[in-house]
Amino acid sequence: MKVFRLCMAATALASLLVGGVASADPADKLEHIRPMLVAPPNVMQHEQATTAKPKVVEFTMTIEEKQVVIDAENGTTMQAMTFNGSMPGPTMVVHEGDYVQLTLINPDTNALEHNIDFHAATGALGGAGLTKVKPGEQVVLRFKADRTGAFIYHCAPEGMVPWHVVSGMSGTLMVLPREGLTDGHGKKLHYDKAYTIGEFDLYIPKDENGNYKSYDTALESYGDTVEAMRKLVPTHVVFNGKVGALTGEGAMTAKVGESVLFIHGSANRDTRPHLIGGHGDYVWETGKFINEPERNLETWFVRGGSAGVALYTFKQPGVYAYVNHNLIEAFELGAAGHVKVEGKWNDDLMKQVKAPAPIKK
Ligand SMILES: [Cu+2]
Repeated sequence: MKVFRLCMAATALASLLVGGVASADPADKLEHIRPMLVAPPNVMQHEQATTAKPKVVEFTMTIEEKQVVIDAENGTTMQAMTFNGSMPGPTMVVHEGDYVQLTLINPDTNALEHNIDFHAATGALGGAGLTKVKPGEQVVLRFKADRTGAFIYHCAPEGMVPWHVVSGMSGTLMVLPREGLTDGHGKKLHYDKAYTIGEFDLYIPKDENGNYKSYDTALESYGDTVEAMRKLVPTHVVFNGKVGALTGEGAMTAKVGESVLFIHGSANRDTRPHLIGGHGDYVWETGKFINEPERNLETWFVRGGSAGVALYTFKQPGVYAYVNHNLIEAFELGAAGHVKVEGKWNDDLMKQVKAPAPIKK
């Protein structure tokens, strides 16, 4: 009944909007482009500083409900809901003043209604009120990206918001200043590559013997999952959909001298990113580029419901761990990944003066 009411409201709101602004729309005169979204942890190709005029940037995302293995070691599964089949959904990048125009597709192979709430957008519950799609439907939303920063987007169907979010339906939109990133004192900051990390607190129900339960459909998992959610104790905390997603073959990579932008989204729960053996050279932990970045951070803090951004130039080779520095959440529950860095070791920054050896008597 609740669901039905919001649908009615959204339809009324949508027709009002179309009726009111049909021909006098400034966005209609702008150039439209259709960049390609890529799967996380990679980020779509984009310019940093740009001299281009504002554009309408068109994206398409398809919702996919599916069972995923969230811990390969013991085969634990979750009935996930995703944007484009990945956790997190792909990171979209635009510039301040651009319009984001999203086509959201909910194929009839899905069972549930979905929508999308962009934290970067203004009005109609972030767009959620205008994007409710049943299986077999699609919808197109446009909004002006008039604030810079990294912002969460997530599904938010009335009555079921937290379930859809903790089941995987979130991602990040990054709105870059047209002049690119700066240190807040006129110094331009450039990155050579960007990675996007979505942290997910998962609540997998257990049976009476303490084993994780598996379900055939998302709806079947609903009651038990909500019960687990209400305890506020996640059973797993993972980066990009599963334990170890960003390790081994999935590890992030860099070279000494390269500057990497780490975009860290967490739609539901606080986290505290840390790069073991490195730092945050410039960090917007609240993720909004109009604010001056903090420097030299050991650990930063990403509020549940936001995305933070850190820039780091690697100075030493080796395998780094990028973790949530509640180390129980990192190493017991899964919130850890790797960055493999190639290059030449710098003895001035660190040197093993004497290798481990028996204590001298
Ligand atoms: Cu949803």
